[in-house]
Amino acid sequence: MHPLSVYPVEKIISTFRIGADTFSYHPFGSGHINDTYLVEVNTSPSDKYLLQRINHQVFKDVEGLMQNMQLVTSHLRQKLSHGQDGHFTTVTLIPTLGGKWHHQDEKGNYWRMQTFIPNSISYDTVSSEHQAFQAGYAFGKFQLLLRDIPIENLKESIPDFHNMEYRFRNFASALEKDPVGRKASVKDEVHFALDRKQSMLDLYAHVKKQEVPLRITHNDTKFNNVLLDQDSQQAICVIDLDTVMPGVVWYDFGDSVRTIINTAEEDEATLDKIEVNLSLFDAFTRGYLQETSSLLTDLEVEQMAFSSHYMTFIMGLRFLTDYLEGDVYYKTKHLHHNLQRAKAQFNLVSKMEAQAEKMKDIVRQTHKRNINHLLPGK
Ligand code: ADP
Ligand code: GN1
Ligand code: MG
Repeated sequence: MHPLSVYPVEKIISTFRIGADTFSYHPFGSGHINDTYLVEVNTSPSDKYLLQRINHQVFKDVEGLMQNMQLVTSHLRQKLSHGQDGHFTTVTLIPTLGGKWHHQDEKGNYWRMQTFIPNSISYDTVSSEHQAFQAGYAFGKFQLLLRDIPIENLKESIPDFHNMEYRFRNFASALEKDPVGRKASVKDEVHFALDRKQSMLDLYAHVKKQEVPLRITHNDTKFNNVLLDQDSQQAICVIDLDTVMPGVVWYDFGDSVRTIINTAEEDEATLDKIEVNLSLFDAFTRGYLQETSSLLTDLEVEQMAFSSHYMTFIMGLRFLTDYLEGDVYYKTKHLHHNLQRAKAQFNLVSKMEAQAEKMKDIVRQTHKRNINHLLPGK
């Protein structure tokens, strides 16, 4: 847990060029890593900003991360100003008075400021096919718009982020050390993880052997990282750009599906509420592939549905590892929160396994329709 009150927030806000002396602020959002504050200018209520402390225990190269963010947002802004994407927009970073993209306070904490997108809203869970389609559209469009940035221009803000071999190594080490004596209480979850180890490593092997292209991916494509317009509920922006870096499309598609086809919370304690809603999967897939089908290789499409299992599984494994390590990485709200999250994610994996063929079929059919549509003469 990060005690929010320990920071001199007012002083930190004043170091950014927001052009106002009087403002109010309060903690905002439900992220597990950074601390976010909504800043409202007292003299102009529609003037809002978002201040964030970047967790530098997690993001070791904050300068690199901010360079990525600046590169990606300026590229998006330039492309969107020439395109026909109408309502779609990007976040805008606010520099410090000294002209930097972040401020480092006396205690060594890193801060950044961005404009708050007006009339926008984000949700932790999906409540309609329309929302699922919009999220697919947003992450697909994001992929499409970034396709022409050379990947070597981006830093790896967290090395090995979705590398399954690395995640299993950390898991094995936590099990072996068992620093807080929790191993004996998670036998079922450990079995669940080990039973699936090989199939998960098999997918990662395609990445390792470079059989799928490295692209610029978002890598944290939860539903709440898409802003929707409050009135039309259309997707208007992809946010939370800390983890934008070289990756494969499976990471983005799979992590989105994890939060979008399940109408229960990520940490749902009543496992019966967790579900694979195939209509939401179909809607999300249509939105995502509408934007990306023209880019994708056969292997990317073939394993797209399984990437949902992979990303849901890797989150479960990371929550379980953090539980074994004594809750050192994610913010938690209660003693067994990480275990509850791991159980919910693993339960979702089992439910995906029961629907695997149908999910594959939806991806195959949707892609086929898009490709036929793209063929000359159609
Ligand atoms: P975290 O890493 O903690 O998830 P986010 O960057 O996703 O941080 O921000 C937390 C929440 O703040 C988001 O879920 C969203 O509701 C809101 N938010 C973030 N950026 C913006 C923005 N530019 N405009 C409006 N709301 C935003
Ligand atoms: C973290 O900060 P937040 O909540 O957007 C995590 C993601 C996980 C997610 C699970 C840097 O994201 O990888 O998918 O929690 N981010 C990092 O909800 O580890
Ligand atoms: Mg977020």
